[in-house]
Amino acid sequence: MAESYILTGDEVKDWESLMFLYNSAIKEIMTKIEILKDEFEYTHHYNPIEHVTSRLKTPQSIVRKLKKQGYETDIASMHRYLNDIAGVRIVCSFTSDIYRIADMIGSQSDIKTLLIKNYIASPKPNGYKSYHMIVTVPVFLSDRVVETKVEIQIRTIAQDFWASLEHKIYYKMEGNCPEEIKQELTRCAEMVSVLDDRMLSLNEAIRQLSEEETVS
Ligand code: 0O2
Repeated sequence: MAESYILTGDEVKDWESLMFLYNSAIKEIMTKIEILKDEFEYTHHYNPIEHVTSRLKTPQSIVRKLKKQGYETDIASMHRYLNDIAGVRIVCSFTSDIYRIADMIGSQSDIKTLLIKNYIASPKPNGYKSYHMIVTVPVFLSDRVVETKVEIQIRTIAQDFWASLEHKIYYKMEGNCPEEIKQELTRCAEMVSVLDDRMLSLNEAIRQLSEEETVS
């Protein structure tokens, strides 16, 4: 795992098999999202999804998180306690799209939703807004099916812009960020919320106008 952790031959095999599973789970989720996106475009002539990214958590980040939460830094703990080794992020245009996308994913019969963290309805004190779902998706291997955990984060473009910057300059500094920068980031998060609300209203107004044009 990290530089200071030497894995035995068996542990390397376990690590590789786990990473293979998480990577396969990401592929399953990405395919589902791709299909939903195509279907939405086909039936509604509208695409709520701007872009989708995925990542496997790095060994350094896995060790850091396990230590922070007080767990052993071994492969069994990481599999048991970490929910976000496989991560998929869906970035959409408007706040109203977030719940629509979450419902479409959560209602698929082979997906089990284990946990929802709704930081849209209850933003974090720093202003972080995003909708997190921890789900399991079945990964079909040659001899068995493994339900594998994936964290899906859904947020608007503006929320994603804020979170990416905040992650870079603060989140990874583990709290050692100067107070004035923290406050400025929180003020920026408030501006992001206002911007999202105004863009949503604007979109509604445009939609109504085009409906009226179609009727007349
Ligand atoms: P990285 O580098 O993205 O992997 P849980 O996973 O539910 O057991 P946790 O980690 O408290 O416990 O869950 P939470 O709050 O849902 O956070 C999971 C991920 O959401 C984080 O992963 C970040 O990617 C993102 N996140 C959460 N809070 C913030 C925040 O305040 N700012 C930003 N920019 N991102 C946040 P990692 O492991 O922290 O990081």
